[in-house]
Amino acid sequence: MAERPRRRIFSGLKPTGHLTLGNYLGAVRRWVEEDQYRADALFSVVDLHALTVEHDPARVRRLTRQAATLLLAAGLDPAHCTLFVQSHVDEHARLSYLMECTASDGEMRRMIQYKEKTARETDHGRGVRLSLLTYPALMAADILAYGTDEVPVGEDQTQHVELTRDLALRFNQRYGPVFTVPRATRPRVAARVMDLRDPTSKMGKSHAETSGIVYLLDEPDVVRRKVMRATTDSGAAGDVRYDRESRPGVANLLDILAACTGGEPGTLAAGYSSYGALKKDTADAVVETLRPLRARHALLCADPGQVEAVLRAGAERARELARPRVDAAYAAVGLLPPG
Ligand code: AQP
Repeated sequence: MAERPRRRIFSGLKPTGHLTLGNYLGAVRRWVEEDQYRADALFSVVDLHALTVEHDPARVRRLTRQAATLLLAAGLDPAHCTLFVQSHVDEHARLSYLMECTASDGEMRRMIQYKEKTARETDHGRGVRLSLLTYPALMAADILAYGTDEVPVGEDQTQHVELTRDLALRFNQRYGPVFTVPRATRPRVAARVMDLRDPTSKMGKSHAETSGIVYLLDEPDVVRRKVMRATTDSGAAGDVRYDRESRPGVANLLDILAACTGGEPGTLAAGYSSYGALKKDTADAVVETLRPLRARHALLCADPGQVEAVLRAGAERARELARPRVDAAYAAVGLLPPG
């Protein structure tokens, strides 16, 4: 394969719910503000991953379109990056099988998300799909198909990227140097935005209890209400300190405020003598951060053909990039190339 002049970046998000402030601060904002300009960047709505849990087909379709529209509204620019839907590029599923043949059952079962989601599915009386176990193999394929150097993700995905590194190294050792070994990058602050009502658990878009989750398309007054009702920690109401262990609720608000205003959570804490003032400023900062995105989203919704055209062109480029490497992987493991 020819040498590439620029570093390659790949990242994605799954259409399992409406995008949240966690998705934005943990991942999307960096894609928009930095990654698309400094590297050859590919971003994907990874819809196959949404099938690993019970889902409504029409909703997945709707959320896939909405996620792509929101990514463009957030500022992904097709002149600077490639945006596509995972299932439009067959190479992901093709390579996923080889990753399953590279990974062990034990390392898949060790994944924290597998354990958490298995518990969630079982609690809801639903069966656990085999794809929930093998999901990290597909994620590894998503990343490795493009010769990715960097994977900008929130903290919760670090373990999966580590596994991807292990699989790339193992594959290369067994069959020859086919894959680039990628590394995860994380944001300076807000790598793990917590649920506002339960600051010990991650703000996740597929969670059933929504009062502690800020969605990117929430109306400003809804955002304000959610932030003002955030759980703060017991202790003197005037004692605003940045301590993720003993004050997770306040620390979460400070992380969000810092991410939205560009400050440091610890330094910002010193400027507050009440939880109420901290909540008010955090709510204002979130509303202002999301305002332009919401406005652009409304414009794009009026022109769905534009989003479809971006996705079509994105899938075409992604296919061209992925195919040679996936073909090389197929050949390397001993599969006879078609004549
Ligand atoms: N709370 C978060 N804080 C920081 N980053 C986050 N990300 C997700 N939640 C947070 C990052 O956003 C990118 C896309 O996320 P995803 O679609 O893989 O996962 P999700 O939004 O967490 O969706 P689910 O369906 O609710 O998944 P689970 O149940 O697994 O949490 C990733 O870079 C992610 O790190």
